[in-house]
Amino acid sequence: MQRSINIASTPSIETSRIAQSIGTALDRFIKNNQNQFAYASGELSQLLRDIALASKVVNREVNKAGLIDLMGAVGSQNMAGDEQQKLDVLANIRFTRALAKGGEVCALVSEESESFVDLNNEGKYVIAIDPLDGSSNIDVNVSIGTIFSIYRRKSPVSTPIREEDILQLGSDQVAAGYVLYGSSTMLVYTTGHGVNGFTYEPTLGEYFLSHPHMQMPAEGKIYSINEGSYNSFAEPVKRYVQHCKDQNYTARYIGSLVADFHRNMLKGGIYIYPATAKDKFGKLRLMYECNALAYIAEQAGGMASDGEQRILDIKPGSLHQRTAFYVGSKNMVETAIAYIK
Ligand code: FBP
Repeated sequence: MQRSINIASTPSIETSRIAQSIGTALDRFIKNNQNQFAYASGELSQLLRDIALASKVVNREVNKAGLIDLMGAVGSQNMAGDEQQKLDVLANIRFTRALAKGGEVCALVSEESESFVDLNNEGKYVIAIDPLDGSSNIDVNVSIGTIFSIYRRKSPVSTPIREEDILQLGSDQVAAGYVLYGSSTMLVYTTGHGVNGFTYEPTLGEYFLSHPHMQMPAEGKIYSINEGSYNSFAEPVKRYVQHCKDQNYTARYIGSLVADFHRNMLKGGIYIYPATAKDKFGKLRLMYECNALAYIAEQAGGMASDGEQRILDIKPGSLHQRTAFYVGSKNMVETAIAYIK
């Protein structure tokens, strides 16, 4: 005979590990915080849900890439001349499809698309996305990520998309975030009211709040820069790297921006991709790599600069514009800028 458990009468179970609360689901969190959004009418909430859904599909494919021939290059290059990996292209398809279906986004800027994609709908939002960041690490099972920035369109809905809708200042973002496909998969985002992190629970297929109100320590002991390019660094950058060594900081460089940023966000640290002799304007792209992480860093008490100015104040002149990037713990970025200037 099946014995029914009346929870009220067995408090020990309710407080025991087996009944441990699984936390706040992303959907619930978005709903509970929707009134924080300017123009809170549910569209931005739905847009965030669409991104979360697409990231679950990409996560599934990343996890089994080696089993379903998703490793390696597709044999074509994106407009930056980077060899496109199969997962780059697949992630771009998954996010573009989910956002097109959702109908909240009228235009999409992607690392994998030369020009912006007009989604021909009544959407009020514009998104800039790096569908899969850290391409050099895809085939070697090292953490990779997705980075996204969300803006409101400036021109009236259902009129042709204009340059002003696309080339917006980072400070005009209404939301930004990243997904980290690492030892666990996390979605971290801000809507301008602090930063929250959610961990994916694959058996339930849902993200749960695991890192509320994330704060980046003002100081850290980790520096992340590709010292393999040391010889092409400008002298001031070399002096700052020497400063980090003199301070006995630890060097950590995964080579996946999202993973390096996330670690520094939790532990304190600085990530630098400077302008070099090879990449005069740096390597990273302002619109779909740097703006989102700069917004999150600032919302978590950190800082982001190109060495001269605040990343969020840089007026983009083109979709795939590059910038030098100094991001992380406030005191460390300030010190780096003092060396650079
Ligand atoms: P993509 O892989 O999306 O092009 O991103 C650029 C990136 O891979 C960052 O994730 C990473 O921090 C950096 O480039 C690594 O560059 P490098 O190999 O020159 O150090």
